[in-house]
Amino acid sequence: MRRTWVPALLGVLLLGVGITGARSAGQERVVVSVLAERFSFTPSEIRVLVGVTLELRVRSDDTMHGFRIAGHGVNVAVPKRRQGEAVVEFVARTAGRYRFECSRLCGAGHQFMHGEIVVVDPDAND
Ligand SMILES: [Cu+2]
Repeated sequence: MRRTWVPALLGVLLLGVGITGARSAGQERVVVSVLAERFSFTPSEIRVLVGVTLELRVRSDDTMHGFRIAGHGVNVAVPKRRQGEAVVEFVARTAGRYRFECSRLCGAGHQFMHGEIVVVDPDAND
């Protein structure tokens, strides 16, 4: 078992807490830890309710990566392992799916390194 599963699990736990905490009000802040490594983000799907301000704390388990949310003015460098984290804020104004991806060429599988923020409107019919 590689040691990377512990932070991955933490991320999932934080995500669960975030969803629960977001139900009550509009200006809720949800903090999610994201682990970047060749060639994935964990968690790769982040669900929040509409109206939430999402704070992503992205850190790497290996080399430098990037974190970009195309079309939303977000593109930051993720420092290499143990060199800190990148903090990204994303306000979930509209329900939908927002792709994020690695923006720094990090090896042969770089193009597969992406995920989604899913913004859910609990009042929508569909
Ligand atoms: Cu990359």
